[in-house]
Amino acid sequence: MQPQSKDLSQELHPLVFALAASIRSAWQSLPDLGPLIVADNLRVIHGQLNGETLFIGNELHQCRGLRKLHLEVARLGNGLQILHCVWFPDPHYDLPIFGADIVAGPAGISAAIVDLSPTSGQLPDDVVNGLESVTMPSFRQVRDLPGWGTIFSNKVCFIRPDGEDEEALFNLLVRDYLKVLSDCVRVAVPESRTSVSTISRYKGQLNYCLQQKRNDKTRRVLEKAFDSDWADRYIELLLFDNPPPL
Ligand code: BLA
Repeated sequence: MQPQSKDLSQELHPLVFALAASIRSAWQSLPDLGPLIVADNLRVIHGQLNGETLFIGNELHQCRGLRKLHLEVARLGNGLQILHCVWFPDPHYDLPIFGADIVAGPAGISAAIVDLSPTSGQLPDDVVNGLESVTMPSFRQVRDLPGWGTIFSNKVCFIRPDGEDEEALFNLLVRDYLKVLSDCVRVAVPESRTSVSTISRYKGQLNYCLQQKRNDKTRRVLEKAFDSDWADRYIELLLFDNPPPL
């Protein structure tokens, strides 16, 4: 008999594993949490590249105030592991976009980013107030944002974690950001479809998706592992799909 392949979780980088657990735990507290239905062939994806097994696992939910909660954990060849997470608000609610991305290679984690990003120019007041009580650790290797990174807030944290202590601190920071957002989601009330602020948040979310799609590094990795048409479809339909019309 063939030896059983190891459980995916046992092979994950400890920070990827810990963050996925933090994110799953955070969404449990959200109001009216339910599954978001997506096509099966986009949810779990298996492939082979140079004899290596590729794997993408997607978890999708929705809740009152957030149109899409997406957590993706992927292994994409050459020892590359990715945790990608975006919580997209329903534009009727004055809520920011939560985004996090971790890229781990054989040499360790090269990129760890987390943000609560505004969709209407500035973060809502209750988010700003919540973030004021979060202490930003003084990470040793802060990275410069790419040109398309103008979508992020001034509270964005983009680092190359330097050691296990910083990995643990980054995980705690993500939990803090999720707590601030979740507290705001629980008390948020919708505004009308036609209000100027709803329309402005809708446009802001379109722009967020547009700018994220300018990240060539994401596309390149997916194209290499699968193919370019598949990568385009995956990015358009699953990673950064536009909000449905108001
Ligand atoms: C960078 N994203 C990267 C890199 C890779 C990916 C390979 C380069 C690593 C490095 O610079 O050290 C790949 N990321 C992926 C893939 C997926 C993914 C394949 O999520 C999904 C399947 N990216 C996001 C989100 C954010 C984000 C939600 O998807 C932020 C909230 C940010 N990723 C982000 C940024 C960089 C990056 C800012 C650095 C880009 C650069 O320096 O040019």
